[in-house]
Amino acid sequence: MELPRLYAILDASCFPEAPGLLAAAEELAAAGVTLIQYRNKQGSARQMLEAARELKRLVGSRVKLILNDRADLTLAAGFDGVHLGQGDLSPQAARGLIGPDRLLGVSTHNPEQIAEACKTDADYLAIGPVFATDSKANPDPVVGLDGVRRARELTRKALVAIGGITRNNARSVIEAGADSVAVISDLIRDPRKSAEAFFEVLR
Ligand code: TZP
Ligand code: MG
Repeated sequence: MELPRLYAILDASCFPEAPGLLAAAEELAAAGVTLIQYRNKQGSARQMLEAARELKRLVGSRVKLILNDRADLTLAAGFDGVHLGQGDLSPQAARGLIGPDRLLGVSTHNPEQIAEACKTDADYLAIGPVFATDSKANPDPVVGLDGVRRARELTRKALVAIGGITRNNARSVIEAGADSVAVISDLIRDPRKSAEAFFEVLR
């Protein structure tokens, strides 16, 4: 499975008004972003599904859409995949819900979790936080570029690096072995120009 170098995450908490999130999605798509995760840690299931459906209508033909946390809403919104944390459904249970064709991603934060996730049929593993981040509540300890290198040695699955990744350090993260960088905050201000800046350094 091949991932694009840039994996954009639109976090609802960064967009107080829902139209702002949709506008950002449109800008990212216009820049050529082909993989976007919708993340909403505060909203109700109803709000999440509504926003997910709007995203699907707006950019679903151009962008693969991944939903954070919720396999059930992934199906309801017609998204292309789900991203699971360690406290969400097991990969096996989520796979049972979403079927064989949708993407399944799993967050890992240390070698033990990587080894566990390797045994599942997850399509990709995420490793992080690579650097310090303000975008996640109670983040696990920073793993650094060494954590990315170690993850690369431990899995042949597609590897996404996440946490504190900016246009200034993204290249080093790819060089450490990640296939893709997942980014929240460094895409918020002027998403189109920001995504283009990432593409520039990730070429
Ligand atoms: N998981 C590990 S770090 C993180 C998540 C969701 C937040 C990444 O956001 P940012 O702003 O790119 O550091
Ligand atoms: Mg989760």
